[in-house]
Amino acid sequence: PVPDDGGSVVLERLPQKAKPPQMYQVLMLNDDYTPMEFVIVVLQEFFSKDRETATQIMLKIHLDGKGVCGVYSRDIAATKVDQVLEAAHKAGHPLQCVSEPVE
Ligand code: TYC
Repeated sequence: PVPDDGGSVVLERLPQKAKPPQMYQVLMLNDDYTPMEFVIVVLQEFFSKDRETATQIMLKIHLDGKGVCGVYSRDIAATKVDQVLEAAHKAGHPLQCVSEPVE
């Protein structure tokens, strides 16, 4: 006769190997022509910054040449870049925006 194993079920945890996805920072670059006010509005509209934070980021870009607007998954970062470039192009400003992997 087969001994009764009590019907117990052992659930083993498999190794959790999923790493968090690579994140991308969206940077805006300074130029001599895009109005400060336009950059502030872009930071509020597309990067959900309040006016004070948007102003600080804009001034940092103006002084340092570039600045981080936000950090996102690859797809969202690419969409932010597209939105900024389209808004700048439509308004006739040369504002440049890029995304790059964090680290
Ligand atoms: N340098 C611009 C000016 O003096 C302002 C500016 C800030 C432009 C940030 C682009 O990403 C930028 N009007």
